[in-house]
Amino acid sequence: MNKIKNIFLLLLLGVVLFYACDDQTGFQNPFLDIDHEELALADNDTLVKFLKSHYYDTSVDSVKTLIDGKTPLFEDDKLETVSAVRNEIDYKLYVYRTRVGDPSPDTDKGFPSIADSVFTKYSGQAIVNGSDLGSSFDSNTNGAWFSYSNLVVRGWSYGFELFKGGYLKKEANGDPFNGPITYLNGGKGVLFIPSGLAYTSINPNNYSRSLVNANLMFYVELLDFVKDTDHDKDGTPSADEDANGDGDLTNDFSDTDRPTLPDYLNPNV
Ligand SMILES: [Ca+2]
Ligand SMILES: [Ca+2]
Ligand SMILES: [Ca+2]
Repeated sequence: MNKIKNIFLLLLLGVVLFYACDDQTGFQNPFLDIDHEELALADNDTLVKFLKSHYYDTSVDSVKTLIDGKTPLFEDDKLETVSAVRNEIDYKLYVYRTRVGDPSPDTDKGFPSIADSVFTKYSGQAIVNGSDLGSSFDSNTNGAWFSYSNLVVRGWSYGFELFKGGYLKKEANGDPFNGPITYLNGGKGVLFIPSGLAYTSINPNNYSRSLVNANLMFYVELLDFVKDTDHDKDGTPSADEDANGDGDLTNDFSDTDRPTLPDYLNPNV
């Protein structure tokens, strides 16, 4: 009986200690005290430094450490800067386009909106120690669909706006439903994403991941997208359900009866 009592007391002590650490000291969550505005500035410095010390090697379709005679990514005409506001913090995302995208005229849907579902190939690496690349942590060489509503790396939606999708290759006999599906000439390039638009610890669900608050680089190829994606099927494209016009669809709540459901997922508003 005493043994059971001791075990109970030990368990109780454990619970008390757990809550003490979690609440007051930040011991349980190493990301608790981060100033995300400062981090955004530091991340941009890191990304700029990286872009100045690397170039795009077209012979192997890869980002490489800068060598003599090559143009750093930062000075390369193919590099675009995209501004984005998220959680009231200003971010910069860098997009290197090896190919904007060249669909055939009859299949050209233009560029996707920030909210359009995308079908893409990708391979992601973290930028570590300010200037090195980690090994690929996630990739898909066949293509996968992503929706704005379940996107984890938020920077993607800002980056894909700069690429056109490809077109479905018709098979030799002219039957598009016969044989393997191939997309041709989709936009292709590299996204350089600050941590605040990736696995940011602002989002508490991210805090146990190994890539939390890391700047990321993604090779992408946009195969296709759903023009005017309408998540709640209320007739208004999701991209137009941005009541406060800040380019973030997760912070617009017009329905006072359902104040936690963003407009783009709420068919009533
Ligand atoms: Ca809608
Ligand atoms: Ca908004
Ligand atoms: Ca709606």
